[in-house]
Amino acid sequence: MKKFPKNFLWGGATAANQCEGAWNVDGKGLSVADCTRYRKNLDIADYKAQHNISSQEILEAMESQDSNKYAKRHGIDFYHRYIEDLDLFQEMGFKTLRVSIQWTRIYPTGLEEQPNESGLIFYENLFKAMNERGIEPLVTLHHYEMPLYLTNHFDGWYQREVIDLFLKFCKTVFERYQGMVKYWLTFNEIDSVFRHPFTTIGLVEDRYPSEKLEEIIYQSVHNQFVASSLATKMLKEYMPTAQMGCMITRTLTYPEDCNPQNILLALNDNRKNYFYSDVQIRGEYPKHIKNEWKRKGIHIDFGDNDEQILKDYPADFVSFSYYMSRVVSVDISNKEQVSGNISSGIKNPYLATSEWDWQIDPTGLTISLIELYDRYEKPLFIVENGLGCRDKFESDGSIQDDYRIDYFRSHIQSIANALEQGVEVMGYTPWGCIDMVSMSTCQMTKRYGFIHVDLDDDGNGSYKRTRKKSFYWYKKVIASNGEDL
Ligand code: BGP
Repeated sequence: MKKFPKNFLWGGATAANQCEGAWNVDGKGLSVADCTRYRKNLDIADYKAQHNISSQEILEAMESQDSNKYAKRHGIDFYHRYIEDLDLFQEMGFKTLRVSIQWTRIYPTGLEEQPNESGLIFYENLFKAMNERGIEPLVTLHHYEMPLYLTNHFDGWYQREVIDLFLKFCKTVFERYQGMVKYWLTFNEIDSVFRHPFTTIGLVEDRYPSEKLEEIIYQSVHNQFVASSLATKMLKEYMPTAQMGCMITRTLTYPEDCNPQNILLALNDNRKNYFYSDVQIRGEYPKHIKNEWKRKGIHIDFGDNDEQILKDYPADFVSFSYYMSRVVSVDISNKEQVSGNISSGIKNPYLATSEWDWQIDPTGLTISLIELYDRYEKPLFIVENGLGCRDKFESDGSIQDDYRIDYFRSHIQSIANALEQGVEVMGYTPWGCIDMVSMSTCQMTKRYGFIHVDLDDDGNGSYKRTRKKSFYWYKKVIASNGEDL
């Protein structure tokens, strides 16, 4: 087996809104993520139908929700327990930890002139504690944590003014954390705006006709692309040796069979998935997207220098989440469907499926790595991967999560297979390395961690941390630099 490079960044991944908790302390403003159950359009549509109320009233309802009901708002109290958690990550041998900065801790509504010092201090202490433990921070600037105020009053990323507000936030954090953070990511899963527009643009349905939604989404993504390039430019001014990555959801799509129509369907799907990294790495829009706009009568406003900005400041590396693959077919009648929230499709008879309908496909990770590397020849970073499951305690107080170990073993083997082909991989940060609130379900039931956290879906529990069997296994993997699987 090909050896992992000596400086390979083994670690884990988190997002502030799913782990910090403390959503309303020390001057933090409300973010879209704090609005839990209403974040998915489906929930919003259901809620509106049930209550016959406007988006504005929904927003008020969000803000007045009883915080005790939602584990989501609590996270796992990483805000107050990060030292204990970092000690556990250090014990596992982490070289890196992916965290995110909540914009609303620094600028509560996004509009303030001066940053919130308490928020800045929190991340400063966090990064210091990471550095002291030899854990390199990998920091996402925007992980579904947009200030709610900006979605309500500016339609989130749809309005161009938000670019400058975001850059003000970037300037503050780059200035403050100079020399502390080398690896950065701009937007988590930038493609997610098509899956859950709320986290990027808020509730725009009441303000614009539904036929405009696709144009609004493309415009929002464009504004994010420009913001991402300008943030990359700014990063280099403050920290010339720091690196900025783009971050996409890798949704690998297979055709059901060799029916050319199915192959075409899969090709179009994969091409759509590559669109985001194509812009962020190649620095220009692929022609097929512009053709699509023309066909559909979609008009996107470009600023005078936007094309040049995209060209001049591409991302340094490609990071991505990888959980599953999907299968498509032009004929889906009488075929078993799977409906995992990131991607749905028909059941792949060769793959096992998680309890949440995510089709487990380690070979798909090798395929993704090879394809992404062939396409861009830039270093790749797998910044999310993992298996969400229900864990249970044995009578001796242990958690024997062999299913998780099997999942990681096969995926790490898949990375090694890609390395063998010369693919450059910077690191691997399994998602939710400590149990945290699930993004899609807003619950604690779906757990990913090497470390168990005693907390239920309603936010009840002692928050006690317990090492699972996989904790010891991953520690051994890191210590052997991926050789002892
Ligand atoms: C990704 C998100 C993460 C994370 C992960 C697992 O899409 O970037 O925030 O939550 O998916 O998803 P879930 O928590 O829904 O199982």
